[in-house]
Amino acid sequence: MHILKKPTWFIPDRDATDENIYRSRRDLMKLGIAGAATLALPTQSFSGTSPYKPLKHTKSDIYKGQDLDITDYDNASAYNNFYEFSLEKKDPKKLAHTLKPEPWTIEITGEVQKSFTIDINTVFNSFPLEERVYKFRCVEAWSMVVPWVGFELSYLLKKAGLTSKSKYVSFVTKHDPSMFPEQKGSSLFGNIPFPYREGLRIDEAMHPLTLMTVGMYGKRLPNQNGAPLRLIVPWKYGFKSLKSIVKIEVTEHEPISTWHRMNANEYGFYANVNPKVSHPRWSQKKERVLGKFFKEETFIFNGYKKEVASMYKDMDLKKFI
Ligand SMILES: Nc1nc2c(c(=O)[nH]1)N[C@H]1C(S)=C(S)[C@@H](COP(=O)(O)O)O[C@H]1N2
Ligand SMILES: [Mo]
Repeated sequence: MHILKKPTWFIPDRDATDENIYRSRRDLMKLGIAGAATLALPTQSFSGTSPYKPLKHTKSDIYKGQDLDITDYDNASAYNNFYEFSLEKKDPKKLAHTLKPEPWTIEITGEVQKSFTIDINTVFNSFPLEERVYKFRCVEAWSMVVPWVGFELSYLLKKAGLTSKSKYVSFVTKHDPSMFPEQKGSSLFGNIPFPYREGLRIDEAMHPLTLMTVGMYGKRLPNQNGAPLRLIVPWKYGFKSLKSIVKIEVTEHEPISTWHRMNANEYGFYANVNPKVSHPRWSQKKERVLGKFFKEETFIFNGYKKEVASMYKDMDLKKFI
């Protein structure tokens, strides 16, 4: 295999400071989210139009207590990290048409009472889909606020049944070089150990904020955002939120996490958003919300401290990064 001097997952520093992408060319929708928790989101009025099929969701559970401006659809679907396509954030939108989100099945297996495989259409039709607005923050100091449509991962895990050995959950992206060009392994990033894998501890996986999403802005996920099914863990850096998942494996031991394996001193297993712990190449104190010009302060656990801090109360967050 071709070994490059610069590690292949290398994120150029300019991506942490790229100003152009953040200049909004249109007025941002100002949705009064706080206090409107019971109103259905008027998805058709989001700025930018998703061409994807609408999803029937049974309830809109806009996350309470947040005062966040929703990111323009065109920004959220045009500035993506999806290394199976490219290292450049503007490329997945252009290249992701090779991903075929149907037919698609997801296998739930490992340390569970009963393994099973589920078809994506069963997921679309039989899980109680909700629309929830979560802030999503990348380790490279950019963020976006997206109305994700999905269901709690805990539904799937409970369906499989946990055992005393169910300590972690490992997620695997589909491996199919005909859909994902960078998986061919002959290219510049040929030494990322595809398929991409990520993991969570079981309490994190069972947490109600952890969503399996099938859509955003009321429609199915665009390919570049991880169709047909991806994880969203809003209090962690974006790389934990694996896209285009085909396998969910419950394990007894801490599973492999692709970024952690590629560079243990830059990315830890936990990857909780923490402004006090800088990335070796940039600060994590501030972030730039896509579509906005000024940087904003980053909050511990991405603002979800009240909900998640108790899971880490006995851990040194500077050690377990
Ligand atoms: N399969 C897969 N999942 C992935 C990635 C990837 O390269 N491949 N990138 C991760 C990273 S680094 C980020 S920041 C988010 C980006 O999600 P978005 O494009 O929807 O903003 O997806 C995560 N999930
Ligand atoms: Mo990321």
